[in-house]
Amino acid sequence: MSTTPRVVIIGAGIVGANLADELTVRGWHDVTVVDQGPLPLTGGSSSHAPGLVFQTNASKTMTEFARYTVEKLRGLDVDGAWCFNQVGGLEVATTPERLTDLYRKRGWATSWGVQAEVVGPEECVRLHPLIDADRVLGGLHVPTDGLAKASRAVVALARRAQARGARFLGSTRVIGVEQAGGRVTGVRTPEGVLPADVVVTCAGFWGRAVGAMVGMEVPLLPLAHQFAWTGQVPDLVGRNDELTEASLPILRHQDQDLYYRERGDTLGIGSYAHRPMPVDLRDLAPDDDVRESSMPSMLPFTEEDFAPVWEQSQLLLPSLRSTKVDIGFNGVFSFTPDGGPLIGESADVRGFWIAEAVWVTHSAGVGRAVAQLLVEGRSEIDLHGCDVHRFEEVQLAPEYVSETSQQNFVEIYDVLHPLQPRTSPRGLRVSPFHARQESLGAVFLEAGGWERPHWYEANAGLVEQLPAEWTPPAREPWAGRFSSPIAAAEAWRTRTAVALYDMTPLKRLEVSGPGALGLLQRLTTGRLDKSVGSVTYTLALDEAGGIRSDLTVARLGEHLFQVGANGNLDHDLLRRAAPADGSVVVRDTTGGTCCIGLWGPRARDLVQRLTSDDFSNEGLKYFRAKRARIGGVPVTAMRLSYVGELGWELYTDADTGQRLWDVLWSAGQDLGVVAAGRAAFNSLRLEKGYRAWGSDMTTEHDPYEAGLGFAVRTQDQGHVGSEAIAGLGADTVTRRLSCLTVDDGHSVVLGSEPVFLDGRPAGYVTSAAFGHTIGRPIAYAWLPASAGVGTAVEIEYFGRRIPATVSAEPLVDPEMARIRG
Ligand code: FAD
Ligand code: THG
Repeated sequence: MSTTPRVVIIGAGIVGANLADELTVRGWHDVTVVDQGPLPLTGGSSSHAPGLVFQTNASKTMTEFARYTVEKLRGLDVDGAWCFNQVGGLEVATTPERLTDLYRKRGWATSWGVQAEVVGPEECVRLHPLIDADRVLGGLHVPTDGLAKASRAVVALARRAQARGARFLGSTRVIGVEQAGGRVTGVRTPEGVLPADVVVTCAGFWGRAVGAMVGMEVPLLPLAHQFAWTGQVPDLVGRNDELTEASLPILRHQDQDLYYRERGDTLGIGSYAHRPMPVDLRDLAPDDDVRESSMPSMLPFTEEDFAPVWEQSQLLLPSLRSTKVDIGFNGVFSFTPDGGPLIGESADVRGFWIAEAVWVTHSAGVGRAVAQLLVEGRSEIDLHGCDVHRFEEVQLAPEYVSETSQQNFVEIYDVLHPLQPRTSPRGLRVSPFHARQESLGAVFLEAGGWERPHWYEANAGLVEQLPAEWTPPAREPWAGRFSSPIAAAEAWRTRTAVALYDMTPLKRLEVSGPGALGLLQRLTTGRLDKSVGSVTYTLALDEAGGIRSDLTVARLGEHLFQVGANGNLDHDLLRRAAPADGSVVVRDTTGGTCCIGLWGPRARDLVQRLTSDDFSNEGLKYFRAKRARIGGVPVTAMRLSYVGELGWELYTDADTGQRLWDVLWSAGQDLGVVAAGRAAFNSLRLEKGYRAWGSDMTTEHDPYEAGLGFAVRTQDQGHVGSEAIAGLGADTVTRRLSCLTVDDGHSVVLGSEPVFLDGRPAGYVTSAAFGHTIGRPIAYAWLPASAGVGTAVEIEYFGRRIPATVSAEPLVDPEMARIRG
């Protein structure tokens, strides 16, 4: 009898094979991998993937997945034939913007532990002699990048997994998923049911169809992408033997949306330079007759799309003039709304998991992460950007998935500013203040489908009134995109008068019922059994003590709590953990309600004009909440402030929101009220030292490292993660989220830059902004705990080293005089 769960993996591509390997090596031997296609070449994307592995990515998680793929595949072979050929990776720049961006990218590589170098044109040509030196301005060279032979790695991984007990069944299509009592019990095939305790779908671009078998919406879009092999390139003849196959670095020419790899004496060319081509699964070649030249994941080559690509390729690589395109196809793989993979368990059917929209590049890393989730309950690498539940309801609509995924195809190699918003679809979610914001000239950026004012052009006139010490230095043209000196004026008014912030997009969950207190106590670190009206800042940890989220929990009734959350993952966490007996109801109330953050030293003067309720310090203390009326509008007022000023978050229903805005707006005119946006908000919160979950800390960090030990209750250890953090404290940490100020007073970094200590990379920036109150740029960064206050460090920014100093935090109002007054 089996002692480990029976696992069925749907899909024997590079993801399914990696997962089978990672599960069996962890002792889960009862693993069956089924594929509709024949084995080992199933006809999925992995069957023809050219396998370029460029590790460097803006995301730490994705880079670490790729690093692991390289490390793992390097150690695999099939009868002596390689699975990974470490030829190195080269991304060339043919425009000054790209060259600049390669320095930013080198910074990411350094931050995430990948060695990389920006090299000049001669070195590019030395590394890849086919390149025309006159065409390139430089390149990013990553010596550990290379070629993964996905189809061969699948064989090696399958052999290893089979040796540990796994079974691989080809030509077996899954046509249904069996379930009972909200749990998966098996998968149905034409030959019968395969029983399972856990099903993991690694069906690649078929993911949507398999998810639908359990009613799970899988937000991915299959798109075709052109790939062609040239005939013999005379300059490549004799370079490689059959076994080595390639020796030139894999090459990206991103200014033309192209990439190249060598194979023998030919070159493979991949192109994103064409229109997005969404694929209807019904149009695919049959999966029961798979050949090298005909697979469901290969569509006919559209030559007309390739013509300009061929021209551009000959410009960069003149040797191609003496050959021609031999064979091409339009290959199919998955795109998602934000470009990230999709990992997680169905919210409705326990034991049904997916791991999709994963490149070969990240496949081993994802396989390991999913195996860790299943066997150990958590992944050592932060997965919040990969979790299938990260999307909001509106983002799951097929229309949204289709449009945004196609946009990601178009932009895949573009130089993107970290704040650059999508241009469409927009206006999906607006707060009740939207009309007022528009008439104040709000400049909106988008997040989670929400339109969020970044600053208001109506405040432009205030910039002239700024006192000298508040006048911000000019930003660099590219890095300073999506910023404005108006944010300084809005920050100034917040610190000296009063401002309205639209906090509507802040996720709100109502947790109610007799089991609500118990659930929240078990899931979070804070003491919550306090009086009605209490508000608690608290942390949700995972079993290993990593921070899953930071939340505010307001007790609005004996059995009624409002949770201020960071996103949909918090909803998912609470919903999953809620007892099955119905004693807790978790509702997302974000859309039907709204919130104004009313903050600044004049906030109380403003509110008192509009209410007979007691908003004095005694009447509503710091971190207390109560029901009240403001200008006749019923509100829940919560005394806290992410910007670190006196004031309240004022919640009301969506229908009364605009009225609330209007009464505050008119009553505040002579007090200097302004509407203020996210740009000012982010600057003020960094000055106050408030962490943003997801960028400043994740499940990879414990509360003490993140400087949040104060949010852990000391008595009563009964919350998730309490055992793991028992004995830890501020003194035991080896690394710390640290506050840096930039010495030159004007260089504002963007985030994710490496930080150097004694000339060596020692950490990375998590969040950054200009601190308008202190008149200096701020950067939060992970650094060794030995780097105490006063330590001099350097931030590498576009290849320059910027001196900065570890500073005591918070930078503004450490005595809490402003906020508690
Ligand atoms: P697949 O390999 O598609 O495996 C999914 C499997 O699920 C298939 O075998 C399918 O038959 C099976 N399946 C589906 N539905 C069912 C069902 N109902 N029952 C049973 N079985 C089912 N990535 C890189 O990292 N680097 C590159 O250079 C690169 N280049 C690419 C070039 C092209 C032209 C294309 C198309 C893709 C490229 N990719 C590249 C992407 C990469 O190929 C894929 O992301 C990756 O192979 C996906 O692996 P997978 O295991 O998830 O999917
Ligand atoms: N408002 C509400 N909920 C939220 C946020 C918010 N939930 C998600 C996110 N933002 C949580 N982040 C913070 C961070 C800091 C604080 C509140 C929410 C905060 N900290 C005080 C401090 O560190 O001094 C709390 C101290 C204490 O525990 O007394 O205020 O913006 N509703």
